[in-house]
Amino acid sequence: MNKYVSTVLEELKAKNPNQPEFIQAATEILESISLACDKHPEYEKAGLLEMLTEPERVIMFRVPWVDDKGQVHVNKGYRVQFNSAIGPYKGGLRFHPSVNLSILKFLGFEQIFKNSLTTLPMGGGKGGSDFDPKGKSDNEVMRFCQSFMAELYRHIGQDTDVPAGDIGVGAREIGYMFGYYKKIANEHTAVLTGRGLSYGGSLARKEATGYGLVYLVDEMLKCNGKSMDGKTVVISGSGNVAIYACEKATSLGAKVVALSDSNGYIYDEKGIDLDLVKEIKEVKRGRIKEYVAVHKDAKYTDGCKGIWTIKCDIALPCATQNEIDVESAEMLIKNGVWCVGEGANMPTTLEATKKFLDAKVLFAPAKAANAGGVATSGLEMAQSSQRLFWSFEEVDAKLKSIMIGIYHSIADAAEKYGQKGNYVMGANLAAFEKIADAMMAHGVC
Ligand code: NDP
Ligand code: 2IT
Repeated sequence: MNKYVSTVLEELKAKNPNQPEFIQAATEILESISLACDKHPEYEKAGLLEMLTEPERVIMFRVPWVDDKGQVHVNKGYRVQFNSAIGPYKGGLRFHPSVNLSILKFLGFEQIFKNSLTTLPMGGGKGGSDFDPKGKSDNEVMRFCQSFMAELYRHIGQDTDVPAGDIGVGAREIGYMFGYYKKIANEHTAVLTGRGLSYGGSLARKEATGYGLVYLVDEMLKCNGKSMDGKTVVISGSGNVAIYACEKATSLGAKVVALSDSNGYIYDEKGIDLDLVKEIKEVKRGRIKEYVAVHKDAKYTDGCKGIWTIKCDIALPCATQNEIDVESAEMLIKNGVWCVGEGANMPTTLEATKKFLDAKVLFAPAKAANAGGVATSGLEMAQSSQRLFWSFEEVDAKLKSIMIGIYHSIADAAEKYGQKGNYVMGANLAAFEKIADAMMAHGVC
Protein backbone atom coordinates (compact mmCIF):
# COMPACT_ATOMS: atom_id res chain seq x y z
CA MET A 1 0.00 0.00 0.00
CA ASN A 2 1.12 3.59 -0.67
CA LYS A 3 3.08 4.89 2.36
CA TYR A 4 0.99 8.07 2.75
CA VAL A 5 -2.24 6.04 2.64
CA SER A 6 -1.07 3.50 5.21
CA THR A 7 0.09 6.27 7.58
CA VAL A 8 -3.28 8.03 7.34
CA LEU A 9 -5.12 4.74 7.93
CA GLU A 10 -3.04 3.88 11.00
CA GLU A 11 -3.61 7.38 12.43
CA LEU A 12 -7.32 7.10 11.71
CA LYS A 13 -7.53 3.81 13.61
CA ALA A 14 -5.65 5.32 16.58
CA LYS A 15 -7.86 8.43 16.62
CA ASN A 16 -11.17 6.52 16.33
CA PRO A 17 -10.66 3.42 18.49
CA ASN A 18 -14.34 2.76 19.16
CA GLN A 19 -15.69 3.14 15.63
CA PRO A 20 -15.40 -0.28 13.97
CA GLU A 21 -17.91 0.38 11.17
CA PHE A 22 -16.26 3.68 10.24
CA ILE A 23 -12.81 2.07 10.24
CA GLN A 24 -14.16 -0.79 8.11
CA ALA A 25 -15.53 1.58 5.46
CA ALA A 26 -12.40 3.75 5.56
CA THR A 27 -10.08 0.73 5.27
CA GLU A 28 -11.80 -0.52 2.12
CA ILE A 29 -11.77 2.91 0.50
CA LEU A 30 -8.23 3.91 1.48
CA GLU A 31 -6.80 0.57 0.35
CA SER A 32 -8.52 1.01 -3.02
CA ILE A 33 -7.40 4.59 -3.64
CA SER A 34 -3.79 3.79 -2.84
CA LEU A 35 -3.23 3.33 -6.59
CA ALA A 36 -4.46 6.86 -7.33
CA CYS A 37 -2.26 8.29 -4.57
CA ASP A 38 0.79 6.63 -6.15
CA LYS A 39 0.15 8.80 -9.20
CA HIS A 40 -0.43 11.98 -7.18
CA PRO A 41 2.29 12.63 -4.60
CA GLU A 42 0.95 16.20 -4.28
CA TYR A 43 -2.01 14.85 -2.27
CA GLU A 44 0.23 14.25 0.75
CA LYS A 45 1.51 17.83 0.85
CA ALA A 46 -2.08 19.06 0.59
CA GLY A 47 -3.18 16.87 3.52
CA LEU A 48 -5.93 15.59 1.27
CA LEU A 49 -6.61 12.24 2.96
CA GLU A 50 -6.48 13.69 6.48
CA MET A 51 -9.12 16.23 5.44
CA LEU A 52 -11.19 13.63 3.58
CA THR A 53 -11.40 11.24 6.54
CA GLU A 54 -12.40 13.88 9.11
CA PRO A 55 -16.03 15.07 8.89
CA GLU A 56 -16.38 18.78 8.21
CA ARG A 57 -18.88 18.92 11.05
CA VAL A 58 -20.70 16.55 13.42
CA ILE A 59 -23.83 17.74 15.17
CA MET A 60 -25.09 15.77 18.18
CA PHE A 61 -28.16 16.72 20.14
CA ARG A 62 -30.80 15.45 22.49
CA VAL A 63 -34.27 14.58 21.24
CA PRO A 64 -36.80 14.66 24.06
CA TRP A 65 -40.35 13.51 23.34
CA VAL A 66 -43.45 12.43 25.22
CA ASP A 67 -45.13 9.06 24.60
CA ASP A 68 -48.89 8.43 24.54
CA LYS A 69 -48.90 7.72 28.29
CA GLY A 70 -47.24 11.04 29.12
CA GLN A 71 -43.83 9.50 29.81
CA VAL A 72 -40.78 11.53 28.69
CA HIS A 73 -38.09 9.81 26.60
CA VAL A 74 -34.74 11.22 25.47
CA ASN A 75 -33.02 9.90 22.36
CA LYS A 76 -29.73 10.84 20.72
CA GLY A 77 -29.89 12.83 17.48
CA TYR A 78 -27.05 13.24 14.98
CA ARG A 79 -26.09 14.78 11.66
CA VAL A 80 -22.67 14.04 10.22
CA GLN A 81 -21.85 16.67 7.58
CA PHE A 82 -18.93 14.80 6.13
CA ASN A 83 -17.85 16.48 2.91
CA SER A 84 -19.24 19.31 0.78
CA ALA A 85 -16.55 19.45 -1.93
CA ILE A 86 -18.89 18.43 -4.77
CA GLY A 87 -22.14 19.96 -3.51
CA PRO A 88 -24.36 20.45 -0.44
CA TYR A 89 -24.24 17.61 2.10
CA LYS A 90 -26.70 14.93 1.00
CA GLY A 91 -27.68 11.65 2.59
CA GLY A 92 -30.35 9.89 4.56
CA LEU A 93 -31.54 9.81 8.17
CA ARG A 94 -31.67 6.46 9.93
CA PHE A 95 -33.93 5.77 12.92
CA HIS A 96 -32.89 2.46 14.47
CA PRO A 97 -31.86 1.48 18.02
CA SER A 98 -28.39 0.46 16.77
CA VAL A 99 -27.57 3.97 15.48
CA ASN A 100 -24.36 5.45 16.89
CA LEU A 101 -21.58 7.76 15.72
CA SER A 102 -19.52 4.95 14.18
CA ILE A 103 -22.42 3.77 12.02
CA LEU A 104 -23.31 7.29 10.90
CA LYS A 105 -19.67 8.12 10.10
CA PHE A 106 -19.37 4.96 7.99
CA LEU A 107 -22.59 5.84 6.18
CA GLY A 108 -21.57 9.48 5.72
CA PHE A 109 -18.12 8.51 4.44
CA GLU A 110 -19.55 6.01 1.93
CA GLN A 111 -22.10 8.63 0.87
CA ILE A 112 -19.37 11.04 -0.30
CA PHE A 113 -18.15 8.43 -2.78
CA LYS A 114 -21.61 7.22 -3.79
CA ASN A 115 -22.79 10.74 -4.50
CA SER A 116 -19.68 11.41 -6.57
CA LEU A 117 -20.54 8.38 -8.74
CA THR A 118 -24.03 9.70 -9.49
CA THR A 119 -22.43 12.58 -11.47
CA LEU A 120 -24.83 14.99 -9.71
CA PRO A 121 -23.64 17.92 -7.53
CA MET A 122 -24.04 16.42 -4.05
CA GLY A 123 -21.63 16.16 -1.11
CA GLY A 124 -21.90 13.47 1.57
CA GLY A 125 -23.70 13.38 4.91
CA LYS A 126 -25.79 11.10 7.11
CA GLY A 127 -27.79 11.44 10.28
CA GLY A 128 -30.38 9.84 12.45
CA SER A 129 -31.26 8.68 15.91
CA ASP A 130 -31.28 5.62 18.14
CA PHE A 131 -35.08 6.02 18.24
CA ASP A 132 -37.00 2.87 17.26
CA PRO A 133 -40.19 3.66 15.29
CA LYS A 134 -41.32 0.02 15.62
CA GLY A 135 -44.31 -0.38 17.88
CA LYS A 136 -44.84 3.39 18.26
CA SER A 137 -48.13 5.07 17.43
CA ASP A 138 -48.31 7.61 14.59
CA ASN A 139 -48.63 10.37 17.20
CA GLU A 140 -45.51 9.21 19.02
CA VAL A 141 -43.57 9.10 15.75
CA MET A 142 -44.87 12.58 14.90
CA ARG A 143 -43.81 14.05 18.25
CA PHE A 144 -40.39 12.44 17.92
CA CYS A 145 -39.93 13.77 14.35
CA GLN A 146 -40.97 17.25 15.43
CA SER A 147 -38.52 17.27 18.33
CA PHE A 148 -35.75 15.95 16.05
CA MET A 149 -36.43 18.69 13.49
CA ALA A 150 -36.71 21.39 16.17
CA GLU A 151 -32.91 21.09 16.49
CA LEU A 152 -31.89 19.85 13.03
CA TYR A 153 -33.62 22.67 11.12
CA ARG A 154 -30.93 25.24 11.97
CA HIS A 155 -28.20 23.07 10.40
CA ILE A 156 -29.85 22.14 7.08
CA GLY A 157 -31.21 23.91 4.00
CA GLN A 158 -31.76 23.30 0.31
CA ASP A 159 -28.26 24.61 -0.54
CA THR A 160 -26.56 23.48 2.69
CA ASP A 161 -27.60 19.98 3.65
CA VAL A 162 -30.53 17.96 2.30
CA PRO A 163 -31.45 14.85 4.35
CA ALA A 164 -33.71 12.01 3.14
CA GLY A 165 -34.86 8.57 4.34
CA ASP A 166 -32.98 5.43 5.27
CA ILE A 167 -33.75 2.53 7.63
CA GLY A 168 -36.79 3.45 9.73
CA VAL A 169 -37.38 6.72 7.88
CA GLY A 170 -39.94 6.50 5.10
CA ALA A 171 -42.80 8.60 3.74
CA ARG A 172 -44.48 9.04 7.14
CA GLU A 173 -41.37 10.30 8.93
CA ILE A 174 -40.31 12.56 6.04
CA GLY A 175 -43.82 14.06 6.05
CA TYR A 176 -43.75 14.88 9.76
CA MET A 177 -40.22 16.29 9.56
CA PHE A 178 -40.98 18.37 6.48
CA GLY A 179 -44.18 19.76 8.00
CA TYR A 180 -42.33 20.90 11.10
CA TYR A 181 -39.39 22.36 9.12
CA LYS A 182 -41.83 24.34 7.01
CA LYS A 183 -43.55 25.66 10.12
CA ILE A 184 -40.46 26.83 11.99
CA ALA A 185 -38.29 27.93 9.05
CA ASN A 186 -41.25 29.52 7.26
CA GLU A 187 -40.16 28.21 3.88
CA HIS A 188 -41.35 25.49 1.52
CA THR A 189 -38.11 24.36 -0.08
CA ALA A 190 -36.38 21.12 -1.12
CA VAL A 191 -34.81 20.74 2.33
CA LEU A 192 -35.66 17.03 2.42
CA THR A 193 -36.04 14.52 -0.42
CA GLY A 194 -38.34 11.54 -0.56
CA ARG A 195 -41.16 14.02 -0.03
CA GLY A 196 -44.75 13.01 -0.78
CA LEU A 197 -45.97 13.65 -4.32
CA SER A 198 -48.45 16.29 -3.11
CA TYR A 199 -45.75 18.50 -1.55
CA GLY A 200 -42.73 18.49 -3.85
CA GLY A 201 -41.69 14.85 -4.09
CA SER A 202 -40.56 13.10 -7.25
CA LEU A 203 -42.26 10.23 -8.98
CA ALA A 204 -40.10 7.09 -8.87
CA ARG A 205 -38.12 8.16 -5.76
CA LYS A 206 -39.83 5.41 -3.75
CA GLU A 207 -38.82 2.78 -6.30
CA ALA A 208 -35.43 4.28 -7.15
CA THR A 209 -32.97 2.45 -4.92
CA GLY A 210 -34.36 -1.02 -5.66
CA TYR A 211 -34.91 -0.35 -9.36
CA GLY A 212 -31.50 1.28 -9.66
CA LEU A 213 -29.82 -1.72 -8.04
CA VAL A 214 -31.35 -4.04 -10.61
CA TYR A 215 -30.55 -1.69 -13.52
CA LEU A 216 -26.89 -1.68 -12.52
CA VAL A 217 -26.75 -5.43 -11.89
CA ASP A 218 -28.50 -6.08 -15.21
CA GLU A 219 -25.92 -3.98 -17.07
CA MET A 220 -23.07 -5.75 -15.25
CA LEU A 221 -24.56 -9.11 -16.27
CA LYS A 222 -25.04 -8.06 -19.91
CA CYS A 223 -21.45 -6.84 -20.13
CA ASN A 224 -20.32 -10.21 -18.79
CA GLY A 225 -22.44 -12.22 -21.24
CA LYS A 226 -25.22 -13.07 -18.77
CA SER A 227 -28.77 -11.95 -17.94
CA MET A 228 -31.36 -11.86 -15.14
CA ASP A 229 -33.91 -13.85 -17.12
CA GLY A 230 -34.82 -17.16 -15.50
CA LYS A 231 -32.35 -16.74 -12.64
CA THR A 232 -33.08 -17.50 -8.99
CA VAL A 233 -32.63 -14.49 -6.71
CA VAL A 234 -32.47 -14.17 -2.92
CA ILE A 235 -33.10 -10.72 -1.44
CA SER A 236 -32.62 -9.90 2.24
CA GLY A 237 -34.78 -7.33 3.99
CA SER A 238 -38.37 -6.47 3.11
CA GLY A 239 -38.23 -2.69 3.36
CA ASN A 240 -38.10 0.02 0.72
CA VAL A 241 -34.99 -1.21 -1.09
CA ALA A 242 -35.82 -4.94 -0.97
CA ILE A 243 -39.42 -4.53 -2.19
CA TYR A 244 -38.54 -2.52 -5.30
CA ALA A 245 -35.48 -4.64 -6.09
CA CYS A 246 -37.83 -7.62 -6.02
CA GLU A 247 -40.32 -5.84 -8.28
CA LYS A 248 -37.74 -4.91 -10.94
CA ALA A 249 -35.87 -8.23 -10.85
CA THR A 250 -39.17 -10.06 -11.32
CA SER A 251 -40.12 -7.83 -14.25
CA LEU A 252 -36.81 -8.76 -15.92
CA GLY A 253 -37.72 -12.45 -15.71
CA ALA A 254 -35.90 -13.44 -12.51
CA LYS A 255 -37.56 -15.51 -9.80
CA VAL A 256 -37.15 -14.03 -6.32
CA VAL A 257 -37.61 -16.85 -3.80
CA ALA A 258 -36.80 -15.27 -0.43
CA LEU A 259 -37.15 -12.08 1.63
CA SER A 260 -36.46 -11.40 5.32
CA ASP A 261 -36.78 -8.99 8.22
CA SER A 262 -34.76 -8.80 11.42
CA ASN A 263 -36.72 -11.73 12.92
CA GLY A 264 -36.51 -14.30 10.13
CA TYR A 265 -36.96 -15.13 6.46
CA ILE A 266 -39.55 -16.57 4.07
CA TYR A 267 -38.85 -19.00 1.24
CA ASP A 268 -41.41 -19.33 -1.54
CA GLU A 269 -40.26 -21.71 -4.23
CA LYS A 270 -42.93 -20.43 -6.65
CA GLY A 271 -41.63 -16.88 -6.47
CA ILE A 272 -42.52 -14.10 -4.01
CA ASP A 273 -46.07 -12.66 -4.11
CA LEU A 274 -45.01 -9.02 -3.94
CA ASP A 275 -48.54 -7.58 -3.67
CA LEU A 276 -48.92 -9.50 -0.44
CA VAL A 277 -45.51 -8.32 0.84
CA LYS A 278 -46.45 -4.69 0.08
CA GLU A 279 -49.72 -5.15 1.95
CA ILE A 280 -47.94 -6.62 4.98
CA LYS A 281 -44.98 -4.21 5.08
CA GLU A 282 -46.15 -0.93 3.51
CA VAL A 283 -49.81 -0.86 4.57
CA LYS A 284 -49.96 -2.83 7.83
CA ARG A 285 -46.34 -2.29 9.01
CA GLY A 286 -46.41 -6.00 9.86
CA ARG A 287 -43.80 -8.76 9.98
CA ILE A 288 -42.61 -10.91 7.05
CA LYS A 289 -43.75 -14.01 8.97
CA GLU A 290 -47.37 -13.08 8.16
CA TYR A 291 -46.70 -14.11 4.53
CA VAL A 292 -46.96 -17.82 5.33
CA ALA A 293 -50.43 -17.40 6.85
CA VAL A 294 -51.64 -16.69 3.28
CA HIS A 295 -49.21 -18.82 1.28
CA LYS A 296 -49.30 -22.06 3.22
CA ASP A 297 -46.74 -23.77 0.97
CA ALA A 298 -44.15 -21.06 1.64
CA LYS A 299 -41.85 -21.55 4.61
CA TYR A 300 -40.88 -19.15 7.42
CA THR A 301 -37.67 -19.69 9.40
CA ASP A 302 -36.66 -17.76 12.51
CA GLY A 303 -33.35 -15.87 12.36
CA CYS A 304 -32.38 -13.65 9.43
CA LYS A 305 -28.91 -15.07 8.73
CA GLY A 306 -30.23 -18.39 7.44
CA ILE A 307 -31.44 -16.70 4.26
CA TRP A 308 -27.89 -17.05 2.87
CA THR A 309 -28.16 -20.85 2.99
CA ILE A 310 -30.74 -20.78 0.18
CA LYS A 311 -29.37 -21.85 -3.19
CA CYS A 312 -29.46 -19.01 -5.72
CA ASP A 313 -27.73 -17.50 -8.75
CA ILE A 314 -27.92 -13.90 -7.58
CA ALA A 315 -27.91 -12.54 -4.02
CA LEU A 316 -29.08 -9.00 -3.31
CA PRO A 317 -28.47 -8.06 0.34
CA CYS A 318 -30.90 -5.18 1.00
CA ALA A 319 -31.25 -5.06 4.81
CA THR A 320 -28.28 -3.69 6.74
CA GLN A 321 -24.50 -3.51 7.25
CA ASN A 322 -22.39 -6.63 7.75
CA GLU A 323 -25.28 -9.01 7.13
CA ILE A 324 -23.04 -11.27 5.00
CA ASP A 325 -20.03 -12.55 6.93
CA VAL A 326 -17.41 -15.06 5.79
CA GLU A 327 -19.53 -18.03 6.80
CA SER A 328 -22.51 -16.78 4.78
CA ALA A 329 -20.30 -15.89 1.81
CA GLU A 330 -18.77 -19.36 1.81
CA MET A 331 -22.23 -20.93 1.97
CA LEU A 332 -23.47 -18.82 -0.94
CA ILE A 333 -20.41 -19.66 -3.04
CA LYS A 334 -20.71 -23.37 -2.19
CA ASN A 335 -24.33 -23.25 -3.37
CA GLY A 336 -23.32 -21.73 -6.70
CA VAL A 337 -24.00 -17.99 -6.35
CA TRP A 338 -22.27 -16.12 -9.20
CA CYS A 339 -23.53 -12.58 -8.72
CA VAL A 340 -23.93 -10.33 -5.65
CA GLY A 341 -25.42 -6.83 -5.84
CA GLU A 342 -25.33 -4.77 -2.66
CA GLY A 343 -28.59 -2.87 -2.09
CA ALA A 344 -27.88 -2.13 1.57
CA ASN A 345 -24.89 -0.03 2.63
CA MET A 346 -21.80 -2.16 3.38
CA PRO A 347 -23.82 -5.40 3.78
CA THR A 348 -20.73 -7.55 3.21
CA THR A 349 -17.80 -7.66 5.65
CA LEU A 350 -14.30 -6.97 4.28
CA GLU A 351 -13.35 -10.64 4.61
CA ALA A 352 -16.56 -11.84 2.94
CA THR A 353 -16.06 -9.37 0.07
CA LYS A 354 -12.61 -10.87 -0.48
CA LYS A 355 -14.14 -14.35 -0.64
CA PHE A 356 -16.52 -13.26 -3.39
CA LEU A 357 -13.80 -11.50 -5.37
CA ASP A 358 -11.45 -14.49 -5.05
CA ALA A 359 -14.25 -16.78 -6.26
CA LYS A 360 -14.75 -14.49 -9.31
CA VAL A 361 -18.34 -13.74 -8.29
CA LEU A 362 -19.63 -10.67 -10.18
CA PHE A 363 -19.77 -8.26 -7.24
CA ALA A 364 -21.50 -4.87 -7.49
CA PRO A 365 -20.51 -2.78 -4.43
CA ALA A 366 -23.07 -0.73 -2.53
CA LYS A 367 -21.80 2.73 -3.28
CA ALA A 368 -22.36 2.07 -6.98
CA ALA A 369 -25.24 -0.41 -6.86
CA ASN A 370 -27.52 1.46 -4.45
CA ALA A 371 -26.76 4.97 -5.74
CA GLY A 372 -30.12 5.11 -7.54
CA GLY A 373 -31.90 6.35 -4.42
CA VAL A 374 -29.72 9.36 -3.85
CA ALA A 375 -29.43 9.99 -7.60
CA THR A 376 -33.21 10.28 -7.77
CA SER A 377 -33.10 12.52 -4.71
CA GLY A 378 -30.82 14.69 -6.83
CA LEU A 379 -33.44 14.61 -9.58
CA GLU A 380 -36.07 15.60 -7.00
CA MET A 381 -33.92 18.62 -6.07
CA ALA A 382 -33.56 19.53 -9.74
CA GLN A 383 -37.32 19.41 -10.26
CA SER A 384 -37.90 21.56 -7.17
CA SER A 385 -35.43 24.16 -8.44
CA GLN A 386 -37.24 24.26 -11.77
CA ARG A 387 -40.69 24.36 -10.12
CA LEU A 388 -41.59 21.47 -12.44
CA PHE A 389 -42.49 17.80 -12.16
CA TRP A 390 -41.32 15.14 -14.57
CA SER A 391 -43.36 12.02 -15.42
CA PHE A 392 -42.58 8.63 -13.89
CA GLU A 393 -41.18 7.51 -17.25
CA GLU A 394 -38.87 10.53 -17.48
CA VAL A 395 -37.45 10.06 -13.99
CA ASP A 396 -37.15 6.30 -14.44
CA ALA A 397 -35.32 6.76 -17.78
CA LYS A 398 -32.88 9.22 -16.17
CA LEU A 399 -32.34 6.82 -13.25
CA LYS A 400 -31.64 3.94 -15.62
CA SER A 401 -29.20 5.97 -17.65
CA ILE A 402 -27.39 7.12 -14.47
CA MET A 403 -27.10 3.51 -13.22
CA ILE A 404 -25.79 2.24 -16.57
CA GLY A 405 -23.35 5.16 -16.58
CA ILE A 406 -22.18 4.27 -13.07
CA TYR A 407 -21.55 0.68 -14.10
CA HIS A 408 -19.38 1.79 -17.01
CA SER A 409 -17.50 4.36 -14.97
CA ILE A 410 -16.58 1.80 -12.29
CA ALA A 411 -15.73 -0.89 -14.85
CA ASP A 412 -13.54 1.58 -16.79
CA ALA A 413 -11.79 2.83 -13.64
CA ALA A 414 -11.05 -0.76 -12.59
CA GLU A 415 -9.52 -1.44 -15.98
CA LYS A 416 -7.59 1.84 -16.05
CA TYR A 417 -5.87 0.91 -12.79
CA GLY A 418 -5.15 -2.67 -13.90
CA GLN A 419 -7.94 -4.20 -11.76
CA LYS A 420 -10.36 -5.37 -14.49
CA GLY A 421 -13.55 -6.86 -13.05
CA ASN A 422 -12.85 -5.61 -9.51
CA TYR A 423 -15.79 -3.21 -9.20
CA VAL A 424 -15.04 -2.53 -5.53
CA MET A 425 -11.76 -0.89 -6.47
CA GLY A 426 -13.29 0.61 -9.61
CA ALA A 427 -16.08 2.33 -7.63
CA ASN A 428 -13.73 3.73 -5.01
CA LEU A 429 -11.23 4.97 -7.58
CA ALA A 430 -13.79 6.49 -9.97
CA ALA A 431 -15.49 8.32 -7.09
CA PHE A 432 -12.23 9.47 -5.54
CA GLU A 433 -10.86 11.07 -8.72
CA LYS A 434 -13.67 13.63 -8.75
CA ILE A 435 -13.67 14.28 -5.00
CA ALA A 436 -9.88 14.72 -4.94
CA ASP A 437 -10.03 17.09 -7.89
CA ALA A 438 -12.65 19.28 -6.17
CA MET A 439 -10.86 19.26 -2.81
CA MET A 440 -7.50 20.13 -4.39
CA ALA A 441 -9.17 23.05 -6.15
CA HIS A 442 -10.54 24.34 -2.84
CA GLY A 443 -7.20 24.31 -1.02
CA VAL A 444 -6.76 23.76 2.72
CA CYS A 445 -10.20 24.46 4.19
P1 NDP B 1 -36.35 0.00 5.62
O1 NDP B 1 -36.42 0.52 6.98
O2 NDP B 1 -37.42 0.28 4.65
O3 NDP B 1 -36.16 -1.58 5.64
C1 NDP B 1 -35.09 -2.17 6.29
C2 NDP B 1 -35.20 -3.66 6.18
O4 NDP B 1 -33.99 -4.27 6.66
C3 NDP B 1 -36.33 -4.24 7.01
O5 NDP B 1 -36.80 -5.41 6.43
C4 NDP B 1 -35.62 -4.51 8.34
O6 NDP B 1 -36.24 -5.49 9.12
C5 NDP B 1 -34.27 -5.00 7.85
N1 NDP B 1 -33.26 -4.68 8.86
C6 NDP B 1 -32.93 -3.45 9.32
N2 NDP B 1 -31.99 -3.54 10.27
C7 NDP B 1 -31.72 -4.84 10.40
C8 NDP B 1 -30.85 -5.56 11.22
N3 NDP B 1 -30.05 -4.94 12.12
N4 NDP B 1 -30.80 -6.91 11.08
C9 NDP B 1 -31.60 -7.52 10.19
N5 NDP B 1 -32.48 -6.89 9.39
C10 NDP B 1 -32.53 -5.57 9.49
O7 NDP B 1 -34.93 0.51 5.06
P2 NDP B 1 -34.43 0.61 3.55
O8 NDP B 1 -34.99 -0.49 2.74
O9 NDP B 1 -34.59 2.00 3.11
O10 NDP B 1 -32.85 0.38 3.76
C11 NDP B 1 -32.25 -0.91 3.64
C12 NDP B 1 -30.76 -0.73 3.37
O11 NDP B 1 -30.59 0.00 2.14
C13 NDP B 1 -29.99 0.07 4.41
O12 NDP B 1 -28.66 -0.44 4.49
C14 NDP B 1 -29.95 1.47 3.83
O13 NDP B 1 -28.86 2.22 4.33
C15 NDP B 1 -29.77 1.14 2.36
N6 NDP B 1 -30.15 2.20 1.42
C16 NDP B 1 -31.38 2.77 1.42
C17 NDP B 1 -31.71 3.73 0.48
C18 NDP B 1 -33.06 4.33 0.41
O14 NDP B 1 -33.28 5.14 -0.50
N7 NDP B 1 -33.99 4.00 1.27
C19 NDP B 1 -30.72 4.19 -0.49
C20 NDP B 1 -29.48 3.46 -0.47
C21 NDP B 1 -29.21 2.51 0.47
P3 NDP B 1 -37.09 -5.04 10.42
O15 NDP B 1 -38.37 -4.47 9.87
O16 NDP B 1 -37.27 -6.28 11.19
O17 NDP B 1 -36.28 -4.02 11.15
O1 2IT C 1 -27.91 5.51 1.63
C1 2IT C 1 -28.49 6.28 0.83
O2 2IT C 1 -27.98 6.59 -0.24
C2 2IT C 1 -29.80 6.79 1.22
N1 2IT C 1 -30.32 6.42 2.26
C3 2IT C 1 -30.51 7.78 0.34
C4 2IT C 1 -29.99 9.17 0.57
C5 2IT C 1 -30.70 10.28 -0.14
O3 2IT C 1 -30.32 11.43 0.14
O4 2IT C 1 -31.60 10.06 -0.95
